[in-house]
Amino acid sequence: SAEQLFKDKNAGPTIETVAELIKSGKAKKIMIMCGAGISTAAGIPDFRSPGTGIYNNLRKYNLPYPEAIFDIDYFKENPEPFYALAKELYPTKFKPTLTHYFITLLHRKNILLRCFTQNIDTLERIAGLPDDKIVEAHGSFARSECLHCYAEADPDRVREAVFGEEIPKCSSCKVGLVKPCITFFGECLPVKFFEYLDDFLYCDLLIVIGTSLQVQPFASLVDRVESPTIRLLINREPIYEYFDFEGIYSEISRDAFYKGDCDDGIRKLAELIGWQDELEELYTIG
Ligand code: CNA
Repeated sequence: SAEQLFKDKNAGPTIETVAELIKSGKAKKIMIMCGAGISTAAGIPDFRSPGTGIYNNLRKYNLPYPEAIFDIDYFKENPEPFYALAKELYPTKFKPTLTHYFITLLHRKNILLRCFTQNIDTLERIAGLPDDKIVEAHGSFARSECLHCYAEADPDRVREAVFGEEIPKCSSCKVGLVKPCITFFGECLPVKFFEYLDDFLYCDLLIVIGTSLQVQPFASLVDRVESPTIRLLINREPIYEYFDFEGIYSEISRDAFYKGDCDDGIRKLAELIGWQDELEELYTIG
């Protein structure tokens, strides 16, 4: 039917198309953008999932609004809620997911250009991705600094303070509050974020995984990838603000969507490429 024809004409790429690009060797400079959704399977809650997300479970902290827990001005006056929550997010007991190991596998195959992550849990590193391949756009718990004199704080002391339920103070100036170098609302992004922005212009495939793309300027990075470079979203929900899966705004869509859990989408992608055994082995050996 004409309707079907129209649909086919506009039909965009699929996860199969993306697998073929990788399998055939055409995708050699792959960009990954990821968020909290790739770590929920490791037991770390995300922000916005209904019911389980952190923003749903902040009542006990009596915040003026949910984002206040990550707001720099609020933190300076009231660091307690953040430090209470930090225990839940602190990367000590978490194992990377299949999705994290897939990103590492792309690197080992020499076809990962860069992984831009919003996550602060450092699971990309734990899964073996080297520093020069990761841009932790919102920082991480790896370093902490005094907000007063900017002296770097001893990570072991910060960890002890987090789990010992105290608010760490600076051991240099003795007055400043210590804060992990994760980017709060109202703070600048790390320099590295800006250094690697051009990667998006040179990549030949973008895979966006486990993020609601609600935080700027990270979210808009997807728009830096020029058409017709294919963009695949693997997520529980589609994101229509940035993607055109149905070819409504462009003659032919260049956007593919896998709706479901990250690890399921990644497992499917790996199977289609023929990497399933290699990926499972990497994941198991860890
Ligand atoms: P978000 O806004 O909570 O969105 C998460 C997205 O992932 C949603 O669209 C979910 O539907 C989806 N999702 C959740 N679990 C899965 C799953 N297993 N499979 C597929 N999709 C899933 O989180 P964003 O990352 O988009 O927001 C950016 C914030 C979250 C950043 O500033 C992070 O620092 C911050 N954050 C990080 C962590 C972490 O490091 N693990 C945890 C919580 C929040």
